[in-house]
Amino acid sequence: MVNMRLLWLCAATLVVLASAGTLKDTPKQRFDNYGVYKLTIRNRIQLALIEKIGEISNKYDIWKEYDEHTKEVHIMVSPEELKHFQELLKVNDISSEQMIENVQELIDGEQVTAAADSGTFGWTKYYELSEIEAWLDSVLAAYPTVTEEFIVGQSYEGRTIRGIKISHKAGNPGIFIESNIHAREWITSASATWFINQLLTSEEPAVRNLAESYDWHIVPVFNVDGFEYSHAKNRMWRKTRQPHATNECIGADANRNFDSHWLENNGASSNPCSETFAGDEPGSEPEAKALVEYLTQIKDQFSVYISFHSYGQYLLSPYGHTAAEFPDNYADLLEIGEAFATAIEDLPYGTVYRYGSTADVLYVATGTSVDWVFNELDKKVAFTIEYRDQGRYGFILPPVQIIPNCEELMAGMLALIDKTKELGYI
Ligand code: 0X9
Ligand code: ZN
Repeated sequence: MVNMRLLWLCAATLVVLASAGTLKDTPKQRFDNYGVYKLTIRNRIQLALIEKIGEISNKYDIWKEYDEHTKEVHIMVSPEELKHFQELLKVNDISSEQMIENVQELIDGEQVTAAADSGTFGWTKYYELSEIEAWLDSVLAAYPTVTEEFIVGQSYEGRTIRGIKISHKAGNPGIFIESNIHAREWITSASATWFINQLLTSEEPAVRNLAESYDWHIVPVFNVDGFEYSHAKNRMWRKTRQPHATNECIGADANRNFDSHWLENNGASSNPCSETFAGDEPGSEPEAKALVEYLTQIKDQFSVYISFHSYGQYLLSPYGHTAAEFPDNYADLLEIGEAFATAIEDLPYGTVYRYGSTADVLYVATGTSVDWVFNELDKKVAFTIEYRDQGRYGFILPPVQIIPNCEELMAGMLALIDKTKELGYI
């Protein structure tokens, strides 16, 4: 009897231990009455203040960093903090406009179509990692002669970072697509899976040509831990999930963790609580380290690199680390950018994309994957796509916009690859 009780106790302890630290033991973060504000910044002091509150407090979350051209910052504020926030704006003479009244309402709306879902994988709702992976498996099984799985490596929490290669013949120029390095940017993996599906199933001649004349290496969800966490616990999660040795804030911005001008020029933060924390050193995040190793290993197999992000509607090229200098082939990159943006604007949606270097058009960002590939692997056609929208919904782009966004991607990509070819890069 005593033994039985002891056994029970041990078993119960084991269960508790096993569940400690898993995704099941903390409630899902809610965003009731969290607002998102567009601030117009007119001087350095105002900017420093906003950047500071974005870093020190968990009551704020910067959705879009300061952009030199629009002078805007987008920031999410918790309802408890709102009064204080408004006083802060008033005292510092910062003008603001509310863009989103209640973030939770958008999050709830994002799920509505899930209930009405047909059950088969499509592009009218957002999926969790396990569903995307199951779909990937089904695609690999359905197209065994032209597809092949590849593995980038393992995440901090031990998940496998998977990719799919689509190749119709030997000797094709390669194009590498990395997507969802930022967890909350769900439209990026939805677009990546849609794009994979088009390459495999579309009968349109231009898309067939795109599919069959290039080797596609596509990672639909790169930041697997963060993505899983954004579904299970916190819709607004951006970073990786590796705890910090001395700070309670978790994760680093994987897109600041690469060894190219790492942590220079204020293009990233050394504060572990910042959304743009660069990590303790380049490659401190296992995901970024694995990508560096994998890309180095296959560097002769691709010539174009594209990273999918949201939001803002931009096609961004290097450099990210400075706006005072531009790459030698910047004129070509601008020409490609113009082709991309024009093709998208010509669609009936009339969506406007801006293009140019990250540091010039958006803001200084250092240690990004695109800049690392451009500078260190010498791939001279490397871009970041920032998808819809411009802040009406931000990261919580309604599912009805997935397909229109993807149609824009295809139009833009066809033009981008055409121009890249015309300019002799592929
Ligand atoms: O800040 C970022 O990492 C990207 N914007 S986001 O709002 N999705 O976080 C832009 C990075 C673009 N720059 C380069 N890749 N060089
Ligand atoms: Zn991003």
